[in-house]
Amino acid sequence: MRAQVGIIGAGPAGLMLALLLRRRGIDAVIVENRSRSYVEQRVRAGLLEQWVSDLLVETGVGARLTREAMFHDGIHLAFGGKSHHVDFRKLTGKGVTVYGQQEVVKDLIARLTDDGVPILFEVEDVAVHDLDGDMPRISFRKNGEPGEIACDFIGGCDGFHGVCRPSIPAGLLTTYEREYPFGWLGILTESPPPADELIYAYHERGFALYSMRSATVSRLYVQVDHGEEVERWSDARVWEELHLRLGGVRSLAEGRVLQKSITPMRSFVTEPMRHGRLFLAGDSAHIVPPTGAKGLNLAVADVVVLARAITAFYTAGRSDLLDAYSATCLDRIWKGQRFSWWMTQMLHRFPDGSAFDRRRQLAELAYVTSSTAAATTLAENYAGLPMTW
Ligand code: RFL
Ligand code: PHB
Repeated sequence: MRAQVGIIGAGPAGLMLALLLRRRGIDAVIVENRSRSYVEQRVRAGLLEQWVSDLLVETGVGARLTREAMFHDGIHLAFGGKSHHVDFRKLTGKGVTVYGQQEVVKDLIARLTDDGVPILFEVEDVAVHDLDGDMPRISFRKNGEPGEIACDFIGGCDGFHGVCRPSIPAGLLTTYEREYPFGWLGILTESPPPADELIYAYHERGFALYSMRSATVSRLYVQVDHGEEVERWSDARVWEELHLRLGGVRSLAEGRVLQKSITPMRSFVTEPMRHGRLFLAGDSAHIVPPTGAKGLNLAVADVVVLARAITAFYTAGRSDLLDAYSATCLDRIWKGQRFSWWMTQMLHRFPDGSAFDRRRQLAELAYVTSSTAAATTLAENYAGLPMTW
């Protein structure tokens, strides 16, 4: 097969990259090692910065989002038995959109399929070749048969555990990493959320987050120990912690648990995000802890930059935007890293944290919820920093 751009990974980054290129008349092929139903069911992020939901609408994949998403003006921060509202709309003029990542993925796959963009699901043994030349290749096996895509560029959109980043000689990359001594246990439940907007709760037993997917489906998380096994958390135990950590600020309705999983927490950045004709985008190049709700939004920001750079190459023969790709993305990524780390350190219980640390966290929360300047800092980062490029 021949394509202008070969994309590895049908997550939000790979799918959105294909759509943006398609709209500029550039053809792409996506290879994905999972099945279509697996990627459409994978429960992950839920929070879109306003410019991301605007972009989905502008690019013609926002019809269902406009009908079904929930549009929020802010979040609640709960601590010390009280709930405090941070009003993003009032502070920054922006809101956020609650719409499951798997819904974004479904909408993108439906559109790309309608437009005839090939997405090869359930491919095996994906590998990249000739990254230093003008015509890199992607090889794979599908239904046991070997296949190959020759292209001008490769979009490495295959997530944190993909093959693209490890294909770059390790000596050429610098990685920055922090592991946190805890994870999040998340459940999806058939129960109404406890409030109209998300509640981020600081509690002496650990952090909890009360998010949602609709008026009748909640997405709830509790901080658990690093390396914790999901089998040790019965539904009853999860509900007990969720009730306790809400600290009496709202009542919490229980419902059938539809999904339960544990996510480790990590901050990770690799630089540069390019090697020859291979461009890393999204989780393949960087990971944030989910406390700031930034991962999916940063992935979309990367591919907006990449699609623009590839378009400039084909339409104007320019390679300066491709050369600037990594630095352009990293500017936003590091701000997202900083914010995600800041939210994480403010809201979680650290196993080695002292009484001093806990008093400091409470002082920080009190400051953020009482000072307009501090609340604005949170609001402008959470709702999404301006797209300056
Ligand atoms: P993805 O979504 O991991 O997609 C990568 C795709 O590549 C495929 N793949 C391969 N394909 C072919 N060959 C190979 N060798 C391959 N290896 C992998 C995979 O199957 C997959 O389909 O990465 P992408 O596109 O960069 O998107 C990133 C986001 O998924 C991620 O950043 C977010 O989910 C992070 N995140 C959140 N982000 C937000 O912006 N807001 C949130 O509220 C939010 N909450 C979350 C989150 C992530 C979470 N977990 C489970 C990690 C909450 C959680 C619990
Ligand atoms: C979610 O709804 O899954 C969600 C929301 C906000 C976060 C993380 C996850 O910070």
